[in-house]
Amino acid sequence: MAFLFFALPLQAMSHLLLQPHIFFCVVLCNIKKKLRCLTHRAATLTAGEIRSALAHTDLDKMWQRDLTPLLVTRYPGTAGSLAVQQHIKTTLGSLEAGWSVTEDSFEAQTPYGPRTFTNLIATLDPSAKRRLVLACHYDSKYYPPQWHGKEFQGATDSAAPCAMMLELARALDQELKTHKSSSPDLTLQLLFFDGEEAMFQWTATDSLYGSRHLAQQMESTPHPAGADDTNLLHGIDLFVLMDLIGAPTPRFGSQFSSTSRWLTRLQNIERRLHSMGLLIDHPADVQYFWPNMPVGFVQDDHVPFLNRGVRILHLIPTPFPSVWHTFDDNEENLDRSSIQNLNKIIQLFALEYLNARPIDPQNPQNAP
Ligand code: 1BN
Ligand code: ZN
Repeated sequence: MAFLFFALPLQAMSHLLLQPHIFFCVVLCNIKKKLRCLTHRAATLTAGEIRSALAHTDLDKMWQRDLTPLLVTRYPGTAGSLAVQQHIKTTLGSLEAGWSVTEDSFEAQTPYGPRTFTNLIATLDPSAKRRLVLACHYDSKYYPPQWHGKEFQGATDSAAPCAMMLELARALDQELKTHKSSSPDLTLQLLFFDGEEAMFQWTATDSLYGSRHLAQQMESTPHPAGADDTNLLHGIDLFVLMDLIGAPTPRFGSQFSSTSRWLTRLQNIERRLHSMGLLIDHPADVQYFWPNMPVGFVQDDHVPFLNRGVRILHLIPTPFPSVWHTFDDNEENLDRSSIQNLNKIIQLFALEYLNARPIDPQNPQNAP
């Protein structure tokens, strides 16, 4: 209800209030839409299925194949940015699952004049009605030359989250291929945003260049194809944004009550993997996910989607890593254990959300 009142201009609202049948129909439709998403049931994999699903995740491979090529300066429109785009496209293009990768390229005004920005959108099955979206930003924050040529790597911000998304696609390639072949209603989409960072100083127009553009594009693209009242944003079941990941012992609190149940599920996955002995440097008193810890609103790439009614899970730690926006946000200061553990937790979350069961070698009759 509150959403309805905020979403409509005042004039349209009073018009609706004067026509009770329209008013109740709109409210009912809204409730129906909410029910569909609120009742999404994720699978819970057995211990055997979990071992099988996580058998291919490999931190060394991720570091070498996915992360190292991302640890370059990658300001929008530069050679570094182009190399990173190429790396993301080649990596996803080489996988068996068959990702459809498209570019959203556009020019925007910045405090330094016009610049070209490019978002990358990878969709497992573009014909599926609904999507679980995983998102990160691949641009690095711009530091002008007066910083004596120092290079800002942005290892947690957000090279590591992007590498984790590529590792997820690689490690779960067979599971995602099998899932796609069953033509499900629900698929996986990976979004790599350009221009998250302010070029000069964070304002409404100097920040979130890529996500503002893509949210607008998705809103004006009918989905499913040919639909006249639904668009690509309606197809997003849940939008999971990962940022500032890679420092030791992160804590993720709840920013949005509408998605705290998914944070609870991540907490539950963390507990299950802990009790199976699958997490490293993770004693009993360490806990990454805190669904009952409310945290304040943080500006980030989810905002243009949130403002259009998309359900958001913002995986950004509280507090931010101590190296945030310093030249120490580099490879040396990344914490391998938390990255490896979060890889496993997020990979299992994605499989369970998609209801994509791997083949359990102990129990092959459970094959999908
Ligand atoms: C996150 C990582 N952000 C920038 N790099 C967004 C942000 C901007 C968060 C300003 C807090 C303040
Ligand atoms: Zn940043």
